[in-house]
Amino acid sequence: MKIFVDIDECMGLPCLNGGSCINEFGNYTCNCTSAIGFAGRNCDRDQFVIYKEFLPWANARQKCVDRGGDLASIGTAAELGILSDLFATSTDNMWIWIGLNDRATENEFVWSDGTTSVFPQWHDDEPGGGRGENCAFIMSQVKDLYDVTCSKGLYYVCEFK
Ligand SMILES: [Ca+2]
Ligand SMILES: [Ca+2]
Ligand SMILES: [Ca+2]
Repeated sequence: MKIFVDIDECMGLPCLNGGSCINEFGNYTCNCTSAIGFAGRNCDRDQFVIYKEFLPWANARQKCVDRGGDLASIGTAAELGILSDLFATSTDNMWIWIGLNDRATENEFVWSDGTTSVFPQWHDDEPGGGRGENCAFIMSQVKDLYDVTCSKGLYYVCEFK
C-alpha cells in the first residue's frame, strides 16, 4: 500500500499580484482574475504589453505568437480599462494593432486569439474600408477602433494568458 501525502503548495504563496491559489494534488493553479492586468502561471507577467516598433499586422501578430501570446483581444470592459491605464502612461496618441480583423470574410471581424466578444467602439464611420482595409487598430487617446490596410506599419499590443 502506498500512502500519498499532498503538500499544500499554496502555503508558499506562489500567486502574485493578488491572484488566488488553488491547491491541487502535487500541484497548484493560480487564478489571475483578481490580479488585474497580470497573467502567467503565477500571475507574475503583464497581461498586455505595447511594443513601440512599426510593423504590418501579420508581422506584429507573429511577434506576439513567438513570445507566447497573441495580438490583444479586448472582449470586456475590464480589459479596456487595463489598456486605458497603459495608454495613459504616454502622452502620444498611439495607433496600435490589436487582434481584430476581417481578413477571411469581409465585414466579419474576429479576434486572432479566438475571443468572441468585442467590447470597444468603432470610431464614427468605421469600419469602412471594404476589402482594402481588413485589420483594426485602436487609437490610444480616444480608445476607438479603425480599420486600415494590414500592410501599414503600426505599434502593436500583445496579450499573454
Ligand atoms: Ca483579451
Ligand atoms: Ca474589410
Ligand atoms: Ca477605416
